[in-house]
Amino acid sequence: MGGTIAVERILGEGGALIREPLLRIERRFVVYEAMLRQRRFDTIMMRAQRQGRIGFHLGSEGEEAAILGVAEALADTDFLVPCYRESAALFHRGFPIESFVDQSVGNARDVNRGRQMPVHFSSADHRCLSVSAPIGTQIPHAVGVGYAAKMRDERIAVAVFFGDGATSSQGFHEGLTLAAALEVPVVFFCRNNRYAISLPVEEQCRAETLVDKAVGYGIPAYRVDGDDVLAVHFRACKALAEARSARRPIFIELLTYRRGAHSSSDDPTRYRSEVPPRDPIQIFRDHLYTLEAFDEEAIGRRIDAFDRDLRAMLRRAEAAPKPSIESIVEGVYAKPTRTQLRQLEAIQAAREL
Ligand SMILES: Cc1ncc(C[n+]2csc(CCOP(=O)(O)OP(=O)(O)O)c2C)c(N)n1
Repeated sequence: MGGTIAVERILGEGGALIREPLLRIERRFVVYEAMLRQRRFDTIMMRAQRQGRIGFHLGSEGEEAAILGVAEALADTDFLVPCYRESAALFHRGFPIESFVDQSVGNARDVNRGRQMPVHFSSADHRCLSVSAPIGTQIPHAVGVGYAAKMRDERIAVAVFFGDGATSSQGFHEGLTLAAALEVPVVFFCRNNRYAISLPVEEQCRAETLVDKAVGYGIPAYRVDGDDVLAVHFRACKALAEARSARRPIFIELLTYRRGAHSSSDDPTRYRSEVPPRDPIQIFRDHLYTLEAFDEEAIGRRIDAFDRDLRAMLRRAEAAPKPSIESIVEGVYAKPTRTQLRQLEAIQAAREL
């Protein structure tokens, strides 16, 4: 069934356009720079993890087109419900990278006060829900946000991200069932990066394609080349606009490839050896070369400056004070409970031993 749904593409051989994109030329340069910046960000943060400076990192190498193509299509009023690989989408909405670094280090400036694992970002100011690590659990959260928007008569859309593995989760079934029955304005972006950690998508289920699953729930579905940022942006714009106006769910499978390790805790050489497909950054660069206004050198200089800035952010984050012991009981309830206060006293006493 899903195999008959054609994979949408805009970028052809040598960067030629197969069809007219919706992304304006000036914005193509902005999105390309964001893709490069994210690649540099993940490289430096992964290295910082190897150096023992942060406990964990999880990047998006190879999936920058799938993530940023959607981020560029979002309106400020839309909600972003991430999986855990979409920090680039949050940065694209203006979230300061330094806050992410503070969270990864877990210092006193960290909005989570060192209580969460690195990479578990969120920002109410940017309408971005918290990363929800149990696989697929963010999907019903997104449907709830969409349902609330519908009840309030707000013309907004909700974009929820998840991987291929999440389509086998309970949250996926609950979320898609409810979204279809209640007709909520949620666009489901499935990053099919071919693996759920070490398990290839072919071994995860017997559906011919992942869009078959969406069709089964009665949700219109599209397949897009997730390494073609212009195609991702095009389909995301159309789907988000339809969700906002017609108030119904739409499913988009973004076909991509996880070029890096699943996370800093993973070694992919133990379970795969294939040659990766072409890098989405190179694919987009081929197209930008066809545009006269492309100033690759200026972009390169800004990326190098970003590299220096990020290293400085890491040093500042490490030098910042750690969260106080008292912060353990703060912000959990309006007032700390007696049990919390007893526990705090016990910790303070243990520190004085
Ligand atoms: C319920 C649950 N089971 C297992 C895990 C461990 N786990 C973390 S990521 C992951 C793979 C998810 O793969 P996928 O949904 O394809 O997303 P990707 O990491 O490829 O982006 C697993 C099994 C988890 N976080 N939650």
